[in-house]
Amino acid sequence: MKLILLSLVATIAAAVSLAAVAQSATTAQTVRVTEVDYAIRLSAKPKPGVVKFVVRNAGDDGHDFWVKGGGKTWRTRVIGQAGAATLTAKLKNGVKYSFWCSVGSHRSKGMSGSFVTH
Ligand SMILES: [Cu+2]
Repeated sequence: MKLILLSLVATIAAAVSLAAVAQSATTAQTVRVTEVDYAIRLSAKPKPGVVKFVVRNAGDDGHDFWVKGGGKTWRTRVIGQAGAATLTAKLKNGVKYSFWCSVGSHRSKGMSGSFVTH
């Protein structure tokens, strides 16, 4: 009887942890990033947690997308005209993140910005 009870507890614990995994997968925020010559627009302000940046190059030049903050840096490849790339980052709470394009002098031409998560 004790053995049955223990296996029941183990089964419930496994189900709960599976539910937690499913929950975190569905709570990822998608932020659309539009890059033009020479600006970067975000569709929403990124929140703490898993954020999927869907980056689209709507300009004529090649562009990449970098995000840095909380001791981490993420980047895409250089995306060609009309191309797209995705970047998944786990953002902390209450941290200032910077984003920019590293191609040529695009950053100083205006392809940069920042946000604070909360
Ligand atoms: Cu660029």
